[in-house]
Amino acid sequence: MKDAILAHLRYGLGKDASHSSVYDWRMALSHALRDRAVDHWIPSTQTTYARKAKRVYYLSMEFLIGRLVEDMAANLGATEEARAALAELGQDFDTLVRDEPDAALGNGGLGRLAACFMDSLATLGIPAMGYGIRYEHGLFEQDFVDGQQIEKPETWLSQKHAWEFERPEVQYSITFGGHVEHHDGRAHWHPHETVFATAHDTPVIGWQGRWGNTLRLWSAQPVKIFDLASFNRGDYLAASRSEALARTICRVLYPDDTTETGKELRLKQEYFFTAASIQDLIRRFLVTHDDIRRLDEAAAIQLNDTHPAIAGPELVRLLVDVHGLGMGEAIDLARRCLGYTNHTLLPEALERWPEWLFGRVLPRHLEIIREIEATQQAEFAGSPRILDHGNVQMGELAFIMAHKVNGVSALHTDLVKQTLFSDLHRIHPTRIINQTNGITPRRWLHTCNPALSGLITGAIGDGWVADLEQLKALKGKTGDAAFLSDFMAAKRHNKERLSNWVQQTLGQSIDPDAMFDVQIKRIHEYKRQHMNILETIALWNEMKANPGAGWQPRVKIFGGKAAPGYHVAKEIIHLINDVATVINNDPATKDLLQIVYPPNYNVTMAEMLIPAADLSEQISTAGKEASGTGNMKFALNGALTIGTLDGANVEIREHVGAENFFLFGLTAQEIMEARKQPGFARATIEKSPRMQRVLQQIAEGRFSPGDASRYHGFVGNLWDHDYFCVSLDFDNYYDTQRRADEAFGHRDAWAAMALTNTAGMGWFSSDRTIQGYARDIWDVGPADAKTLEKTG
Ligand code: 7GP
Repeated sequence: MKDAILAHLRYGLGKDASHSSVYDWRMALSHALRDRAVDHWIPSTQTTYARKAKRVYYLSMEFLIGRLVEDMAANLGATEEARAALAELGQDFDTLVRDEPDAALGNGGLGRLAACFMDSLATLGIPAMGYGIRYEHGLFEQDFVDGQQIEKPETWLSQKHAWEFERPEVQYSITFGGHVEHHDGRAHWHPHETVFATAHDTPVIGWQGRWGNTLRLWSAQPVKIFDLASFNRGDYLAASRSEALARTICRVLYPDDTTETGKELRLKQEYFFTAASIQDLIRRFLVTHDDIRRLDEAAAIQLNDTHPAIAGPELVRLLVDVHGLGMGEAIDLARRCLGYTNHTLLPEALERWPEWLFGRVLPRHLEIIREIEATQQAEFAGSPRILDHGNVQMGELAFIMAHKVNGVSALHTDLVKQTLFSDLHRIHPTRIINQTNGITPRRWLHTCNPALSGLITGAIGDGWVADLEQLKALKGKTGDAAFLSDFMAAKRHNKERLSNWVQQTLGQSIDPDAMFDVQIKRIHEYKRQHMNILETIALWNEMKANPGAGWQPRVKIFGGKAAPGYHVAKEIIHLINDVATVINNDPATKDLLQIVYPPNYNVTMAEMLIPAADLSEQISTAGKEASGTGNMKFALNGALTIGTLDGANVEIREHVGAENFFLFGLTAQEIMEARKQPGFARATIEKSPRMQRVLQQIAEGRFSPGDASRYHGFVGNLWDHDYFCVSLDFDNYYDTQRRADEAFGHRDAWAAMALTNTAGMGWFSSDRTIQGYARDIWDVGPADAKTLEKTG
């Protein structure tokens, strides 16, 4: 390892050790690790080709991978070796780890799930390729100025990406616009614009290096760097059109999570990476097979939400226009290849494109969608339409073109059947299935929480890392006082680590003995960060009114970004920061209650916050959070949840036991009923003196001195609309928080409950999720018998 690092420093970077920066050392380390990755990666690919094994193609607009050094070293079993080699070279492993940019090629849950899936596919030895976009700028960096969010461009590629291999020879042309002619019995698409898609491959190595897959991200290149003829004619714009399109198409990740905006560039991004991926997988199929009609035997294509839903029409287009299949058989074959995962019910996030815009960008695909529509209507008269009121509805398209459609938690899947796709579900009653989300235990326990992970391995061995259900063995330890004390010492260690970081980066002192109460996720009204901050104010009021009541000290920790155009979410951020300024500086309560909101929450920050949490806030309006995955990370790391019966909370509660979960709030059914009552919020708030007082304080400018009207709109909205039902759950939430305070006071009982959470979370490994997809949707398994043996 030492020699490999020095060789990369010298011959890869052209540096000698005495003149090398942290960046140089990190690159050298990464390349030394990458070499080892390649030694697992290439044999895996060879095996897949030799066996003509079926591959999974996971198409996703987002892969929120974060930093890779620690993960890669851990999966290769090389962490200690790397640490020691660097120490001999006078370098510190952890310093190099911290130097790596956090690759934020995603917004939130959907993108992080894709990254966890890649880790599990490799660990399980299932041949797979993740396909996405190599954005030049990932999710914006967030800063706070006077308590308000500002967005700054993210620049992860200003340094070289250490892990990727550029493949200039793997290039496809992607075309847009123009018109379609029909002659010689077939369609001829004469496009108006063309760009090249070029592959960039990052190896993804599973636990203990047992298998290697590929994350292939596409970047766009202009067809002609410069069209000299047009330039000489003075047609500057035509000369640079392909260049301009290539430059913009992979420039930025759209910063919207569950708030979608239909933009032409977004449609082009979606088609760009989908079309490149479909061409690529067909080319690969034809290396080992000669009958395209058997594509489904070698390729399972999964659509991560509707963003790549154009894959259906694109595959049909290639099968019909290039490979000469009939329309009907092409549609059937495409459907046998495709699966579609839905990640949200929020109507504003469902993609639909105006037909005129869609037809302008993808004229041949619009024709094919009409054919798909006609086929569907002929077979199922009255079926919901893809083309509706002048829109192309991507959800309906994805559903109709997939052989399986899945939701991401049991509750969400039921709601998909009952609401979003109820009519299609009636026509295709076996198509919708559930695959409850999961998280990779490698990153989200083994690597991010060495204190706890070391303790667990000491007690039950390290088999849990690839077989998380083994954590069940810890249930036997919930009565073992010595083990519980070690378990709490690990938590305490993580809380100190976080407290030091908060002190250093924010200059704020927090007490590691206080309860750390954490809500980290995108800021959204349905996730109800505003209910959390209102509860914080109510608690503060009580503390001031009854100073002698023996209050449980708390640190309320928030993290999360708002979509730049989402006004209310930005107001919530401003309010949290305004409330923090007042409460944190109140001498009467500052040792009892602190609010911490570090800017720029990302994967790396999550890796530090989650192991340090005592209480996990999962408080969305029931029926709105499709699953959640942060909820799983917290419980796995020994936090108790305060939460509603929403998304995967329901299943977490079943697995860890109702007595180890702080449940509150209305059910999804009750929310739907309550909302029908006009004026429900006002009537409810009038009955809650506690909530009334908090709203009054905000409206009077208690937290915005000199600007009393700052939150008038926000407060008015709660009284008069409150679509996300804060009013209905508020008092129950407050009371449940006090139950949590009380429970936290009994440290031994709390420790047993926390350990029971960790012990009960084995089912939420993304390995289990991927095994479900492999069995129920993809019909794939490990390509290699040896891997099969190891994974059981
Ligand atoms: C998210 C859901 O909001 C979250 O509940 C779920 O855990 C996650 O997907 C993974 O399934 N949805 C998105 O991030 C998203 O962007 C819009 O949905 C397409």
